[in-house]
Amino acid sequence: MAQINILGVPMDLGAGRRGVDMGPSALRLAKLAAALESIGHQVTDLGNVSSPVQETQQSNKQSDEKLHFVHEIAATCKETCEKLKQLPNKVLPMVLGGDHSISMGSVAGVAAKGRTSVLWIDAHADVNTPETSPSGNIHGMPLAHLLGEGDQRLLSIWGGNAIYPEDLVFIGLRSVDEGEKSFLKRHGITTFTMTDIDRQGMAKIAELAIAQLSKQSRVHISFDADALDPSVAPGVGTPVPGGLSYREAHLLMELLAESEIVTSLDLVEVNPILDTQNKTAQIMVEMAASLLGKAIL
Ligand SMILES: [Mn+2]
Repeated sequence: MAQINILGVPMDLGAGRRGVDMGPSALRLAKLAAALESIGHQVTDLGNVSSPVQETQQSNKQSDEKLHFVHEIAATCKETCEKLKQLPNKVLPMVLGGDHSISMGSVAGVAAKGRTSVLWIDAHADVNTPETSPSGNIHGMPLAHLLGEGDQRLLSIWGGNAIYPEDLVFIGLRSVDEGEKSFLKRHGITTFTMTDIDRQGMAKIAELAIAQLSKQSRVHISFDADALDPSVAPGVGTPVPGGLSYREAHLLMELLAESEIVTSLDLVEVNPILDTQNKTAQIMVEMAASLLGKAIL
């Protein structure tokens, strides 16, 4: 049984649409802590990292056309990173977004304690740089920065590489920009797209992913709710058809639980504004419980 610390990062400055700042509340209202306690974990909620309200920062949005709100996002990620660095090693941190740019803070924080593999469960690759990004929205750029490429104001949060290309695995990809395709090829990153899952089945894909991730003793899971099919998880900012089914996602979580390799977790991009009766947050809570050991029998 694990000691789990929950940290909310209610930030939507990295996204093109508003609403994911309410993600931490939605996940808490969906009884995240109770779900984890019911399977025997000890849960402490550390509350939220402070994040600026978008309406108070509008004049800063265009201060950098290629990186909207870069100063505010850097400050919020820095605070997230510092909070996680201070946690005792035996604690399993669970970070609630927020848009996916918050993972620069969470991944840098856990990786500061030792080399860490990362499983990025997402419809998108999030490896744009300020140069390749079509939108200037930083939630499409966290992984490029964590791998050491991009803007100095973000890279300086941790300095250099937070993670290494051979330690990164994607599952669920189905919408990848041209610049991102060449980034993934250039770095030789392991990608399991929806096509791979269709062809080989989730059990096989999970087995391959776990084999690669477990080369490091620390494994971080970054779960973007938009990896799930929009029919399962409608409350996401950037829905893409053809995503993970309810059972495919659960099977992945169950196999990760069985492997006992997971040491930290993000749940990001839940958007209650676009949701129906908090369905998406509830499903993300089920995913987290499954990942942390809730079994059918
Ligand atoms: Mn993402």
